[in-house]
Amino acid sequence: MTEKQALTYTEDDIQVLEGLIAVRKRPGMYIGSTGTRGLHHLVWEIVDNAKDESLAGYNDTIIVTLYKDGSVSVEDHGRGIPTGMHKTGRPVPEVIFTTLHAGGKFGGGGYKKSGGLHGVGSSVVVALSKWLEVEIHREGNIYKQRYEYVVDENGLEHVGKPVTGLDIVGTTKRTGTTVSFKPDEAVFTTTKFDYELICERMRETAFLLKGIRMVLVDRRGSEIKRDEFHYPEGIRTYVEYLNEGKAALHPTVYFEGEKDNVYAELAFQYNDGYTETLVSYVNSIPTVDGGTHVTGFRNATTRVFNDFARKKGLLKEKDANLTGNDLREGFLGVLSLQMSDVQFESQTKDKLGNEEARATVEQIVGEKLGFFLEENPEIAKLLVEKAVKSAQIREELRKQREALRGDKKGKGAKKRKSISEKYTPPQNKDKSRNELFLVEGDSAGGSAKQARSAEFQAIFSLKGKPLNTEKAKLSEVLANEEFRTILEVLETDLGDEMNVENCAFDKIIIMSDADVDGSHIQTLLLTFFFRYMQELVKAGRLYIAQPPLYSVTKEGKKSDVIYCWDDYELEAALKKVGRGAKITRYKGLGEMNPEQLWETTMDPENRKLIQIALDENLPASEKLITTLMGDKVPPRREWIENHVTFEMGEDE
Ligand code: 1YM
Repeated sequence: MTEKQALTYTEDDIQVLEGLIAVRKRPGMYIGSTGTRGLHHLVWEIVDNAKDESLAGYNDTIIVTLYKDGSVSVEDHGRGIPTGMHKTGRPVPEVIFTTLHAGGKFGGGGYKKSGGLHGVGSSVVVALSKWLEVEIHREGNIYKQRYEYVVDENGLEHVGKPVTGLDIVGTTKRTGTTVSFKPDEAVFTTTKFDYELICERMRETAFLLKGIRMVLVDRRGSEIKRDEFHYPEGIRTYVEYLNEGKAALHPTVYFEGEKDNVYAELAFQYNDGYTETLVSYVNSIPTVDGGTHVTGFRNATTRVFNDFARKKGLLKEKDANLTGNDLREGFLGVLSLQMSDVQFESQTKDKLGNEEARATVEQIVGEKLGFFLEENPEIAKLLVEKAVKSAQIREELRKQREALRGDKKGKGAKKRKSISEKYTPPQNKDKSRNELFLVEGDSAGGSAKQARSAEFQAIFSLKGKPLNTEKAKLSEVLANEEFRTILEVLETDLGDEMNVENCAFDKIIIMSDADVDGSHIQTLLLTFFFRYMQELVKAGRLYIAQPPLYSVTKEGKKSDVIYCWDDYELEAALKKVGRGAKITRYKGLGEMNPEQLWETTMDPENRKLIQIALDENLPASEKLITTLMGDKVPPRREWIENHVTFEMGEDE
């Protein structure tokens, strides 16, 4: 390619532009949202192409750079996108970047999507950007082409218009592709890239594509910020990273194998905790809801451990088999598959459906785990004994739970008068409307009881700090009066038998003071819900109430109150009221009378609730809870800010 392309329109071009205009008209259909998530999807989309080049075995480096002007670049050191002519008479890169879904039609069919918003092409990035430039180092030349969003003198929109040909701009000794673009402010509600978010995602990629060097550079500030991730040991190091801060029971175990065109690798390490964490991926796409590969893993571990335990006499003939749950307590592992023709089961593409994945994982894990246990008898014995103990505790719990159920039906030994004196139920039994307030302290609880709408709002006053469930055993949690009550009134059951549909409340609202103790209580409760009732958090049922921080009144006119939730609102209120304004600062819920509490914090018409959503990056949240509630001093604020999504707004 030495000649410049003529920039005249053909029929093909018009179709092309119509495709991209469609993307601009309905961005949500292509990238999910036009908020932060959608914005970052643009980056993942381009990074995915660079990752594919790594999976194909040609690329060892991906560099993402954030610039002051709001643009971002992604550089790889692969072969470089082919620069020849496409049969349409246009250069291949131009076709890739300006035709909707052009990705797979070139390059001999080996090209498959590996992640991101699966199936969205580079052209979507062009369509939603002010401009995009591709630079290709290939066969000694540096090629460059630029596409822009332009509104011409007739007011006509041109989306992804090639404003140059694929020009040769220099010579080079290396190969690779760099794509730079600036997301369009007219499309996105925010165009500010989140360094931490990109950083964590790049770290994850570095773990999964072992040996790749992932570099993130931030040139937006006065100083250049830079992070580099390179893990030659791949998911083995990932497991150690996730297990940091927990007491590991043995060195990391690693298996890999390939069968029927499915490559699977597993790394795991037990810790002295009580929860199971299995992070699974297919082609580096997180499979948050598991699927066939996870089933294969579970079948194999249960079978192999039981066979081993019986063979070694650790389980007697009369003993029941160890269950998967017993065996996986304290398990932390990463399972990663590479395969083609991936089929997802669920709409959200979070659950793998391929049958051959189950068979492969089951066989590989079955074989290798069997060997491992034989060759490491001390570790094997330790893990089996741990599982036997878990089984005993589980049996204990089952009995407790049965007793609890008996209580409720009045069949128990002593029928309890009410669930707890601290609990005030709602009058109606409307699961789709009822709300449970978890309130800090008896005095605030008392106010809330008076303030509430008795019809649909329930109050549970917590005495002091709840138990730190991160450090407690399940049996201790169940023996804890407060959590026992919460479990009982929610009616969802927990663990394997948990069913969110049965939840007696539509919303569970944590209401605590706006001070250090209050946020500690919030964190302790969030930890409980994250650990024991994650389904509830996933379902978006958990909220934090936001009491106002100030009220502003005018001297002599006490009835006109303006409530303020932050300093900006305070400033505005002071301006509005003018001379004679009086500020009241609320240090706690207790300082408000019931009417004020209802009006500002409990009334669905006026209150502000924060909805707690699980981070997309579950391992990161998991790790942070450990860091947070484990033995170290809690960096609580940071966690809350970075790892749960607060969706602020008036509800309903
Ligand atoms: C920063 C983004 O897109 N890298 C990239 C893309 C391709 C290739 C190499 C590539 C693929 C093939 C052959 C092939 C793409 N090529 C195509 C197409 N980085 C980035 N690096 N040679 C080079 O798949 O056979 C689409 S993407 F279609 F032109 F082959």
